[in-house]
Amino acid sequence: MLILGGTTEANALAKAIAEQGIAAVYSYAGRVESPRPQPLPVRVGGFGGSEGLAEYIRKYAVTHVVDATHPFAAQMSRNAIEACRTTQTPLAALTRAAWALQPGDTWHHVPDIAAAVDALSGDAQRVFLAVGRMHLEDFAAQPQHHYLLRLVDDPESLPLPNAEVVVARGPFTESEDRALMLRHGTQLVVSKNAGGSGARAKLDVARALGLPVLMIDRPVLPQRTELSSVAQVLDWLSHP
Ligand code: 3Y8
Ligand code: NAP
Repeated sequence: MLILGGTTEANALAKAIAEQGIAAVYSYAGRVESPRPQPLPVRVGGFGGSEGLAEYIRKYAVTHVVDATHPFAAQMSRNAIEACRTTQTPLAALTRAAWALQPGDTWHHVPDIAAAVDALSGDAQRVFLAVGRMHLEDFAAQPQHHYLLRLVDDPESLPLPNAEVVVARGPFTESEDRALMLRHGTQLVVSKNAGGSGARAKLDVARALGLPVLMIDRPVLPQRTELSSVAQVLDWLSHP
């Protein structure tokens, strides 16, 4: 079994799979310096596109692939669909529901990162840009804001002139996000609609403080089997 990992749900799945004694490998892209250790053998790095993943599946006689990557890891998910189609390998995605608006929330939805950048035109604000490192350059188009950046690893350089960096990996709690946002004087939160529990604290704090959120909707993915719990994955595995 191959688990495409990198999320809280993938970690819970890895634990259950290890306990069941199922032969499996946990795969990271290699985005951060020291990814969380797993109770399964780990491989790190890209496969080399969908062809590379198909070769991997054939080489290691993978019988099942679970795509437990983040909803914004769209390329990996598209490659998994393609590779499992060409190798006729059962594929299931372990997904988590998108966050939904709650009473008291002030969200401004944008479809993608580029639209989020456009939405930031206008006078300087104190912005909690909680979208990670990989798309920071895009936001250099809006240098006027005072950014709070939360990154997993300390960056060598930053494309933004007025930015304060907090190096931290989630899951995050409401009390620490509240302290962080009050200290920064956050006026606007920019967030991906990741879903799950690891990154939602900042939204709960924004609601409590009456702050607006610029919510980046998820990329649309091709059709695939989608499961929403570890139990469902174990059941799917036992019913070929
Ligand atoms: C490398 C593997 C766990 C799983 C931890 C989840 C929760 C905490 C919240 C904020 C938002 C963000 C970011 C975030 C969260 C979990 C989960 C999640 C968001 C690790 C991890 C890897 C990554 C990659 C990293 C990205 C970045 C995104 C930071 C491990 C810690 C912003 C996404 O510096 C970089 O290159 C970071 C890159 C992709 C998005 C980006 O565009 O920069 N995740 N995050 C995985 C790999 O190599 O394959 O080390 O544990 C995993 C987790 N990050 O329970 O321990 O499940 O979502 N990750 C977002 O959701 O917006 C932080 O700060 O409020
Ligand atoms: P992506 O843009 O969809 O993928 C880009 C390329 O990275 C893929 O084509 C693949 O390379 C490689 N890759 C991605 N995930 C991989 C994995 N689990 N194992 C092996 N290779 C992988 O992915 P991303 O958004 O950069 O996310 C990378 C990792 O961070 C994933 O594990 C994801 O779950 C985790 N993560 C991402 C986010 C986010 O906001 N994007 C948030 C939390 C965690 P090849 O084409 O060479 O195979």
